[in-house]
Amino acid sequence: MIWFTVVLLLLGVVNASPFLHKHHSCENNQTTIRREWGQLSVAQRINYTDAVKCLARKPPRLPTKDYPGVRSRFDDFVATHINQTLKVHYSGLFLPWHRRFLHLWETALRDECGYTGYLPYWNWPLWADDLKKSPLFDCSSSSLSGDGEYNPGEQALAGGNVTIPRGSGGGCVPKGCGPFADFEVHLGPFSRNIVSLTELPEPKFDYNPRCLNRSLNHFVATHYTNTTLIDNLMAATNITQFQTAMDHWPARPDGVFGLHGGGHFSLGAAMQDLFASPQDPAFMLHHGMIDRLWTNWQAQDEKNRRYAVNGTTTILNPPWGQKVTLDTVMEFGVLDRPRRIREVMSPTAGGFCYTYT
Ligand SMILES: [Cu+2]
Repeated sequence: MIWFTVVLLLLGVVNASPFLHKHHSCENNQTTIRREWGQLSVAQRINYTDAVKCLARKPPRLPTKDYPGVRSRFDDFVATHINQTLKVHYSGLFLPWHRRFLHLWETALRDECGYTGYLPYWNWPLWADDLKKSPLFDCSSSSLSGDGEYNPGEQALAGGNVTIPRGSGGGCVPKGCGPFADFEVHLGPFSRNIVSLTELPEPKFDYNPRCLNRSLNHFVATHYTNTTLIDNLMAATNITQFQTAMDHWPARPDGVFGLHGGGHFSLGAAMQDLFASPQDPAFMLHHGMIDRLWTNWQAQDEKNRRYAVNGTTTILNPPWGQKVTLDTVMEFGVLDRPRRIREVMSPTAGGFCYTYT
């Protein structure tokens, strides 16, 4: 009888304790808010780009002996992405792996480089009509720099049955164009053709210093990152449909990008590099938008979507690929310990505590 009473008391304590309840929902932290770039003040935007440039000046954790192209903390993120590319794109790992990757990036900016805000995102359709005039790419001191210099050699892109017109730049981001005008990238470039689904292609981790290349592409931005496509994505009734609308392979037979590819191909060569694209400082904001849409979609149907996964652990989900489950382990190299997919399925659990505007 005494034990029975003790158990009842304990249950009562647990149920009545706001501390414990909060602990389970967001691990006792206050929910942080990730905002659109245009919603940040000028000072907050500069605080962000200053922190990014700070990471690019800090020494790497990866050994330069094995990773000659890794020259900074910033490059640790690029190389980790390169290492995982053949597992975490066009696969069942795409959404969960990049969610954790963004969190690690946000944490590094805050803990190592004095950033006081949270990960900003790039709401594509807000600016698609004129990327060059957007607060993201207008070359102002509070932007992520802007278009590259006009390069007459840039070609149109052939994708399936459509030809995608070339962008308006194609060269280096010029002097005077925002905080990344003199930014040097070190890794890649990788070919767009995937020759092996399992073996990392050349140039692997070679050191190849060069400028940040951009080519803003109005055609891609308006055709492949518009509200119609987002509405279609959000109307998906299961994770497979959602993945297809978000992330199908760039050159589908009808020539349509997924929204993920749309954002990448709106910005030019650096962002079109499947392996080394985190070298463009816009990468994390683009993926912030992807994570935001997944977050919102998951929240619309907790029961069926919160833990919904589909696909394999290999790029393009080949028939022999290993099916993902919530227990599938994802790797983050020097950035983090391995994580199970289950740990990252909610933005308010597993060490996450964020929401999007
Ligand atoms: Cu990626």
